[in-house]
Amino acid sequence: MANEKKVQSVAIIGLGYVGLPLAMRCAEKDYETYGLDLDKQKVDMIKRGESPFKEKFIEERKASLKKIKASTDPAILKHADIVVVCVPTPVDEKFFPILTPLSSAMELIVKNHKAGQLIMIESTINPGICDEILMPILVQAGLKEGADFFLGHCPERINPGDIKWNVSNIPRVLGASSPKGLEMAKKFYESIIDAPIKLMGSIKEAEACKVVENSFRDINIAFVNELAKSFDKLEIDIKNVIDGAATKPFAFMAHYPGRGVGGHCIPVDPYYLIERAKESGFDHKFLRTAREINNSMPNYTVEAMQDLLNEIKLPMKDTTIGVMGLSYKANVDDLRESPAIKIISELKKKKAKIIRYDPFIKKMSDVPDLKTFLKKCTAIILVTNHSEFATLDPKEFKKNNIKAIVDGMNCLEKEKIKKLGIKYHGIGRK
Ligand code: SAJ
Repeated sequence: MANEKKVQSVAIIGLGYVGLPLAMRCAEKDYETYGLDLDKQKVDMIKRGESPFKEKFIEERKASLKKIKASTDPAILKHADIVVVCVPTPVDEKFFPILTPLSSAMELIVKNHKAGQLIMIESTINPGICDEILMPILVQAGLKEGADFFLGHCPERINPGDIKWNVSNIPRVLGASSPKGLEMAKKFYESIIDAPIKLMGSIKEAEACKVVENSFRDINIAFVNELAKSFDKLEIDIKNVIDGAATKPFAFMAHYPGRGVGGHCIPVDPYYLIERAKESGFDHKFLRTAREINNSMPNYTVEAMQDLLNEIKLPMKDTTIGVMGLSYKANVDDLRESPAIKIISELKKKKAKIIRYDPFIKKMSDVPDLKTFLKKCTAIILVTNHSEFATLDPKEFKKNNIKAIVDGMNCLEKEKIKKLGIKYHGIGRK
């Protein structure tokens, strides 16, 4: 069985921002590495040694891309001693977790099974998914845990755009369905990660870690977003106050308000806990409230623009408003759950003329560059604090006769902008 000989082959299902760096790392560590993805275009790019998306870790290690046996054919799973599942786990419009990609991946594993396989789930899931949904798929197919397969969970912790932390150096937590499975998983992760691997008491504990980590972040962002609304009324600059509070060297962790919370993790993961706990009869009132606060921020941002236009007696209707940035966070090309989407839809409802520009998402931009963008706008909502925007000389706004700016990420030079006679409204910062 796999655990009785040196494990040599690994298959990664899902070659996205989590799976691809992991596959590269396995290849770097001389595993025979297979990569399975539905997207033929992505697979062909990887085969050509090209990265399907911008990420520093990948750019720096392009050589290992070609070492991956990338394919769209699930039969490659038959060769793997270890299978790692890195497929998306989004939520639907009612914020219920969508587990289809995950259960489909498990069906592929069943159909292309190799005896003794270690099956690791890295996708973010709520406590109980492995035991209650994934394990039964394997067992009902006649596979025996501890003999035909071992099941484990090692939640991914990839932080897109992070130049310091990556798959090779982020500590991990690990849970498995049996001691032998835990031992196999520990050996695997210790062979590819130069950081501590903490063994949890169960798969459920490992599942709970990730949703707790990201719910922690969501509630802290909600805390400062609520403060921002309050401080707008109190005329207190929240950015200065948080920077002040952050001088306390312990028991404080700075988070900053903004136009809303986007991405594939933070606005999604808390719902995993909320929905699962509800099934067991517990209502996470606090987590739900935090989600409501964060979900209210895109509208709050558009209302701030409405207030500024009212001050200069400009109607929203037919005024050209620039949406500066589309991505959910700085210096990445990712639109998932981006607040920009809701902000644009609100501006459309108010019949504003909209000009979009994001240097990282040119295909969705209405203009080719920032210079043209500034020329065409009367007012601007900054949505993403891309470095190119945050370092822009405020005089550029004046030169282009911009009348009003809502700084959705509090990243612009407020005082200079106001001194230039331009109306300015941050989030909790006027
Ligand atoms: N945001 C705020 N205020 C903040 C921090 C973030 O409004 O103080 C917004 C961002 O603009 C973005 C959203 O929240 O729209 C999420 O930002 P994020 O920095 O948390 O970025 P993510 O979604 O890439 O989160 C990842 C997560 N990593 C994993 O789930 C593996 C998260 O756990 C990390 O804490 C986070 O990176 C990180 O630390 O940067």
